[in-house]
Amino acid sequence: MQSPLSSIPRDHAASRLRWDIFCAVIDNFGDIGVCWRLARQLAAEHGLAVRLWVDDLARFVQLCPQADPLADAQTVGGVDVRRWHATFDAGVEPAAVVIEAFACELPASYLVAMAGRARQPVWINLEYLSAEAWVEDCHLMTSPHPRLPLVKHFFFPGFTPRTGGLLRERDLFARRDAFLADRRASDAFWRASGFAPPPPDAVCVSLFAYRHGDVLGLLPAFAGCGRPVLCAIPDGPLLDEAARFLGRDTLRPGEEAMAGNLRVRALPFVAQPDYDALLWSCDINFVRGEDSFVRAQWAARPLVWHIYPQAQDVHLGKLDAFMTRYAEGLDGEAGAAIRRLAHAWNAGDVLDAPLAGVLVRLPALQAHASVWAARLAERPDLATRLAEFARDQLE
Ligand code: TRH
Repeated sequence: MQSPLSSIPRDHAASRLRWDIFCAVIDNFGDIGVCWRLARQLAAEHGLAVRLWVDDLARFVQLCPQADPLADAQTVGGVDVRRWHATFDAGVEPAAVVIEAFACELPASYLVAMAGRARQPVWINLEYLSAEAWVEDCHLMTSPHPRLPLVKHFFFPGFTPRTGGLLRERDLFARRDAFLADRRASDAFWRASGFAPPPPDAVCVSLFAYRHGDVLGLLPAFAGCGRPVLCAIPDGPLLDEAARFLGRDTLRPGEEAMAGNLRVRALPFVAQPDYDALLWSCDINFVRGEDSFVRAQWAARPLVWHIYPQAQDVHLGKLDAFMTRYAEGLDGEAGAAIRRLAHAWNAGDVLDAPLAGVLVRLPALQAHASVWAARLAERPDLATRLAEFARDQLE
């Protein structure tokens, strides 16, 4: 298929249009998770020369183990990855398109260099994902720099046509469906994680949540739900809570333990591309933040979102906005059940009844998860929209 950039004048295409993405890691993995995924896709699918500036290479390496945490410059996954030093090199030539991820504030010298370019770079602030309605009105709003002849464009990911869309690789569904069509693929995933394939009658659940997640409420709810449950927990702070629940000192990746009809498995934290296999291998996925949240939707499996907590419980409004969109077309009882569990999980409420309500409606929730993913995928993905927007700005 012809790249959307084919209409850009020859010299640009020949020298592969250069994009810079700046990522400052606030906490957790989402900032770099989103930027790394976007960078790879812009390079692989849109033929762009992408340079990713990240200030915390150690965090990046957890998502990309083949990278070198000590290298100031390295090419990984077709992307030119640079360490973003506190003292930024003023000699860096700005790219034609500049993404400031999550309002991370570009280096002052780089801004001056952008203003000094013969042709002003396209400056884009990539915002956090939200399902709230106001996003549509803010998408593509601009803000002139107070002193320099530069204009910043606000680009909002989102769930509707009037937003910037969601990150989704071109071949994602084909890879997912091939994985789901072949039982050996998920068996191989479990074996690679150090385990035998799950018992066929077990409800498999993946649990990726913030440390304040009420694991000591959730695991007993699984253990008491009357069905065999396998709960897979990637390496992280939740493993300590799980060990406490299991009456153990520790629970390390590769280890598993039983509590009644609940089997808890500790998984290694895997490279970002491999995380999808966990989501595809489970019946329900507890996810968090932004990137895992979107991946769980593409996995076309029921999900429970542990939203990034904000002051004054602002995040609960964001949760509701998503649950309202997600419940469109879902049978009322099933919609109420998944919303109730999501709220109880985010509010730290008792989970037994909300969980039971979801488990009995799993078939309806599973069917809806496929419809939801297909509906979202009818719209162009975020990387394509960004590439098209930049092309239009540059023409
Ligand atoms: O880590 P997060 O909580 O990131 C958060 C959110 O993005 C939040 O919006 C933002 O405000 C905050 O950071 C600063 O959750 P998220 O977004 O799901 O990112 C996790 C990343 O980790 C995602 O790219 C998937 C990846 N991952 C792996 O690569 N391997 C693994 O084994 C697991 C469990 C996750």
